[in-house]
Amino acid sequence: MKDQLKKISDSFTEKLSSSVNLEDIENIRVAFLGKKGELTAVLRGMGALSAEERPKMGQLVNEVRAKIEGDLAKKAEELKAAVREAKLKSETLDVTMPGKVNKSGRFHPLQQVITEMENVFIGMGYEIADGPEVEYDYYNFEALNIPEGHPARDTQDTFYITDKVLLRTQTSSVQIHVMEAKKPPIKIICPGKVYRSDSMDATHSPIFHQLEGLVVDKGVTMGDLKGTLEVYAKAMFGPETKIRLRPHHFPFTEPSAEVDVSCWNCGGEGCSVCKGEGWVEVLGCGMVHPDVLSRCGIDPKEYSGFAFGIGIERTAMARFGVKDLRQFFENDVRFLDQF
Ligand code: 2NM
Repeated sequence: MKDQLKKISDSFTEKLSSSVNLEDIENIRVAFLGKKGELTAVLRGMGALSAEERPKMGQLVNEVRAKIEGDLAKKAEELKAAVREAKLKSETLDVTMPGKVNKSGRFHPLQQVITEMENVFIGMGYEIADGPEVEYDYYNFEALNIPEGHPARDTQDTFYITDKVLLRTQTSSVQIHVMEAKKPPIKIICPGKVYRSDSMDATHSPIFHQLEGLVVDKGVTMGDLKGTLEVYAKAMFGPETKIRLRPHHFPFTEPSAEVDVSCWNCGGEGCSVCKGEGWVEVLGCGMVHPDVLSRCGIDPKEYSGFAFGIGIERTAMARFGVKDLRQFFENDVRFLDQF
């Protein structure tokens, strides 16, 4: 029986040394200490021993059992530690690794320019007015002193839906709606899309954006217009910016002017941005024609007004140094990401 115990002990030691996980350990425990285990079988066989031998063998069996239990616990502990170690290793966090940058969206450069312009005029007390892009010819042309037969009305220039309905070619149509609906004082800007039947090239697009302004009140003068445009120009192109008005013709204003700003790139010396002129044209403006006012139910003897129109794409091209307007409409993120 002693030999048997020795064999069991040796066999246990061998099996334990080749165990690699906790499942192996449990299987070994069952194989030796379980109900049908090898050591349990020895214990069962003890009934056959003499009264003398029994306590001795009992002690021996207990020693072997204690050793087996101790070794099992030790090995289990070792394996658990190894598992923990491997887990820690596989989960190490290298805090020096570069982080993953979340790409966030941004406003389109044209919208950035629109928002910037809006803020300049909101700062001067203007309200933002909206109106339809599909418009009656009356609001787009007739009300603005552009009668039938005027070249601007030609289908070469304008997208018609029907004889009387078209895609607005300027946001002035919104200002007519506002003047019809509201008594002065009126102080609004109208940013938005406008449409002209042009083919796409570096400086033309059948769809582009404008921001038009309108002020109507008692005693509004050309001086107010010039002061307003000066504030706008300094805010958009820098505090040193100067403006100059050149006489021009628009059907809806009298007098009318085109407005240049001193070149933001060279300060007026002459460079490639201003093509050596020192000045860059940025908008058109004028005093609202009395016929336009009276057609909207505003008495031109009582009220006067000024208006101006700014091209958004042109301004954005100037501000960002973009050479080709088409890039604003291609939605290539490599382009858009730069702004
Ligand atoms: C421009 C230039 C000059 C303009 C005129 C009006 C209205 F409705 F009051 F008659 N709105 N916008 C105007 C005047 C627009 O764009 C270059």
